Amino acid sequence: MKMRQIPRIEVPAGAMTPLKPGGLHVMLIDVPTRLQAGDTVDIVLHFDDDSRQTITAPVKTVMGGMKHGQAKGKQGSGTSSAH
Ligand SMILES: [Cu+2]
Repeated sequence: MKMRQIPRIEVPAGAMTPLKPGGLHVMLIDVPTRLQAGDTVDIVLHFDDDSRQTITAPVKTVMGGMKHGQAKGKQGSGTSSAH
């Protein structure tokens, strides 16, 4: 499963674009501090109309989850990506 960085995620007017593991998702890269389960991370979403929305995401332990940054496949280098 390869991921590639994309510059933006389209959200059609009046519709939704679901984000989920294995599909479109927001990926944190080069996080300056070590995150631990129970922490929260503020993520600022930037929209085309220059508005912004901050969401607070909980840090969770994912059992057998996505293998980001493993040797095989390409590693993403941005904040949003698609499979
Ligand atoms: Cu990812």
